[in-house]
Amino acid sequence: MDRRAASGTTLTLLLVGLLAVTINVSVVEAGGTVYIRADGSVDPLDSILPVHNVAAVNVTTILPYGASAAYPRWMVNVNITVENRGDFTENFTVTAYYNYTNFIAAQNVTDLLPGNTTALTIPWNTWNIAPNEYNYTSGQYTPYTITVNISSPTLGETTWYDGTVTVRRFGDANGDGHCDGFDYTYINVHWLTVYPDIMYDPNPDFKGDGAIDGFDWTYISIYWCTF
Ligand SMILES: [Ca+2]
Ligand SMILES: [Ca+2]
Repeated sequence: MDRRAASGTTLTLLLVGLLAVTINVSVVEAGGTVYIRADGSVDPLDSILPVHNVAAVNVTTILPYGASAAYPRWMVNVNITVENRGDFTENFTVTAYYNYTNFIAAQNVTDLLPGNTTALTIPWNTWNIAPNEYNYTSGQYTPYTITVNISSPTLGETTWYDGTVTVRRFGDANGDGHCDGFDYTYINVHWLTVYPDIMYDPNPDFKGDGAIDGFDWTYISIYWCTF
C-alpha cells in the first residue's frame, strides 16, 4: 500500500504513548488502526503515516519587458507555485527574500487541500535596492540571490532557491560595468522605441517605463564616466 493510499483510508491515529508515560500499554491492532507511542514507534511496524508536506514546485523571477537584468526602482515579480504533497489541509506563509535574509514580502495561504496547488505572485519593488557590485575580473555583476521560504507550525521552515536577479547600475546599458560611449551608442540605436516594438530593448530603459526616451538619456548624462 503506498503512502497516499494508506492515508486515504480511514486510519485512526491513537497517541497511546501519552498513556504509556504512566502505564504499560498493550497495543491492540484493529482493522485500519495505527498506534503511535510516545517514543515515536508505531504499530503495525510497517505502517506508513500521513505527513505534512508542502513544496514550492515552481519558482520563477519575472522582470518586466522580457529583460534579463533590472535597474533600481524596477518592479520584479517572484512567481511561486506551491503544492500540498502531504495528507493534511494546510495553512502556511510564503516569504521571499533577496540574499537569503533580506525580506521582500510574504503571503499567507489558507486551506490548501492535499494534492492541490496554488500560484502566488510576490512583487519586489527594488526602489531602495542598491545596484549589484561589478566584478571587473570576471566581467559581470554579482547578482542578488532570491529564495522562497514556506513556514507553518506543522510544516516547520523550508527554504527554496530561486536563482538570481541582476540589478545593474544606471547608465550601464550593455552591462560591462561602465557608463560610457558604448552605452551612448546603445541608447541611440533604440531611441524613441516603445515596448513591444521590435526595436525596443529593455537594457537602455533605465527608468523601466517601457519607452526609450529623454528620461533614460538623463540617467546616462548623470552617470557618464562615473564608473
Ligand atoms: Ca556600459
Ligand atoms: Ca524609459
